[in-house]
Amino acid sequence: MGSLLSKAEFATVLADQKVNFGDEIVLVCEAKTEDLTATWQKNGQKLDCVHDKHIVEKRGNLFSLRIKKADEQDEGMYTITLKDKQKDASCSAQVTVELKEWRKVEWNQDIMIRELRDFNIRREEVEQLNFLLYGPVGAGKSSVINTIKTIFERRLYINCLAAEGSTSQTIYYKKCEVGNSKDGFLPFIFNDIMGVEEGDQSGVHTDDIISALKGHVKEGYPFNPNSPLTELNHYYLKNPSISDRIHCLVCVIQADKISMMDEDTIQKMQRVREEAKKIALPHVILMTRVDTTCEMTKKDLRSVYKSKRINKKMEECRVALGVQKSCIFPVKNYYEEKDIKEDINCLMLDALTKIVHWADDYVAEYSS
Ligand SMILES: Nc1nc2c(ncn2[C@@H]2O[C@H](COP(=O)(O)OP(=O)(O)OP(=O)(O)O)[C@@H](O)[C@H]2O)c(=O)[nH]1
Ligand SMILES: [Mg+2]
Repeated sequence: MGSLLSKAEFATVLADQKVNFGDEIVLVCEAKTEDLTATWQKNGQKLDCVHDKHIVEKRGNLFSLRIKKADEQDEGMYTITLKDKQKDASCSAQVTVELKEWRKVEWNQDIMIRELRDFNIRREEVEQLNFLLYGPVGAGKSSVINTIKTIFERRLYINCLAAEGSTSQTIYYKKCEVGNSKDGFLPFIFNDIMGVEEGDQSGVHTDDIISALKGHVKEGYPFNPNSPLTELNHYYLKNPSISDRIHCLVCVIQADKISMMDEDTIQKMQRVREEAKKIALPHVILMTRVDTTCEMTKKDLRSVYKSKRINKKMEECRVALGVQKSCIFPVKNYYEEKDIKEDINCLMLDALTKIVHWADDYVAEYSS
């Protein structure tokens, strides 16, 4: 309900409005008497009426403002002030405009799960597609793996890798398979690494990420922030085959912290992106924590591609890392849930289905 500043003159006050993009906004209130004049304000300023867009009317006791073809500019707090000779009375209402859904998601997991379970890599000698997850400390890299394992193994994996903290909890190069020996393994592997941090003395060394992309890093390698892996180290694989290489680079970023990322971390990540570009490696972004970024999405994950806030965060990601928007996927990880939720699964599966195809394209086209 809109807020009522003075009851005296109103029979009914303005009500808050939530409309879809392109719809008409209608704000109506009723006064107790007819002999009144009205002025409208938006966000505390006199409303700038635009011809064919704003229609202000008074019919007897009824006062209305109609705004055609709602868009983001029309959002705000609208106030009507009624005046008679003695005194004024005002009431206000908040108008919210929801964007059109700009990307469609299949909110039914079965088809996507089946398609991924049955996925055949085009190049026969490659048995599994390799994904490298990298990003700032605590971005949700390990949680992404847990979420994917949860989807395919049908039991919650929430706390086995993820942890709270300001320094990276993942300190070894870890390859994670998805599936189990009973139901079979899926044809992809997720490689989990230490988080990227500001400064030269902490977080994964950028050269190590680049070595991992090219397949030079063996499982179990303990990351050393001070010095990168060299050919002399027994964790260094000298002549990696196409099966050892990474087939898609997956950057994981917290949606609610993009604008707070320090310049050093961004530069390190941009350097990794440049290396990926040189070898034409697909590069995508998984934008985590959409639930802590947008209230509407928190209430209903299916609103994620209608949310202006999420759209803005995707735009910030695009600008910070130069990844095109069609390769940026907002996701929510399992972190406190007690049950499996199909909406969480579907959002992740939608992203996974696309990146699996892109990784397969890379493998099919790759020639050493
Ligand atoms: N609300 C919310 N919390 C999340 C989400 N994803 C991860 N988290 C939480 O964020 C914290 C860090 O997640 P991790 O998966 O450990 O992050 P990481 O990138 O692997 O971190 P390091 O390995 O330490 O660099 C954990 O407490 C998670 O539960 C999400 O989508 N929503
Ligand atoms: Mg981790």
